Amino acid sequence: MKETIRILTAQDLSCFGQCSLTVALPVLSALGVETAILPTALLSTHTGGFSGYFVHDLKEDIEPIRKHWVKEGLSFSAVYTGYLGKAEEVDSVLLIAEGDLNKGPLIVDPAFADHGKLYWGFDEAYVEEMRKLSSHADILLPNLSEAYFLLGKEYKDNPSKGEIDSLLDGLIGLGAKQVVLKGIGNTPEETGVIVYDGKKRDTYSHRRIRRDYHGTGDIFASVFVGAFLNGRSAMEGARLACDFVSSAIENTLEDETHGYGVRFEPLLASFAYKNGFSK
Ligand code: PXL
Repeated sequence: MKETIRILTAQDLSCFGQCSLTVALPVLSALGVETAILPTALLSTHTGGFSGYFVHDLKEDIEPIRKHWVKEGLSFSAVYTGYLGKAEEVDSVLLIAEGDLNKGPLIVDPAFADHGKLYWGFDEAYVEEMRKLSSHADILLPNLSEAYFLLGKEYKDNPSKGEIDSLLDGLIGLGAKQVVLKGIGNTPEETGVIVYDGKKRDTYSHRRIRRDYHGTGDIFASVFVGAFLNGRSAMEGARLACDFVSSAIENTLEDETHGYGVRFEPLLASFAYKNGFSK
């Protein structure tokens, strides 16, 4: 019998918009990973491309949930964090990730910026707390913007190889044990990821699709976490995550009305089967 892989993911619940928990749950389930959730905020939609969102912070609920889980003797094979919502949530999430509830790695997707800009509602205090969370990460999954913010450096769209090396070393210097840096393009036609553990640096490049959609970082992180927890290497997880996100974007391009997220759902079952995650 294959051992149960049961993880906890802490991120917001955006009711509409294909991001955070509403993509993490289907992706992780399809990859055979039982997933408990810690919703950190409730939003009517995500904060990209909509306006006037309803936002309800769930910070006060985290501690009673943690206490009950401890009383029940529950445990997880990993904790995976994404968009949290409030700087004040980081300590509560760390208490779970670093305590007896978590028997495995802490995987952190900073999920707070893109294209050199913070997402709506975030400020330097949030970045500072994400820096703290990132310093505890066994695996950190920043995009280029988040890497710059975490290191307090000015954002550059197309950094040189030397600048990328210094970002990677900077993130390891923060305390992350391994970094998967996303959105690194060598040419206008190519993009990719670098996996770095302070010694070994691996790159995976693929065709760049010139269209941005929300939630693709969350899908990347969820595929990565699912693959990694199934025993795949970080590089293999990153490659699978890139390929799945690319095909989900391609599957969305034909529908001009679908701008808020990507249509990953029809591709998920065959992706999981072809790559040996489901029977
Ligand atoms: O996909 C990242 C994300 C998650 N959750 C919320 C967001 C965003 C990005 O904008 O607004 C609520």
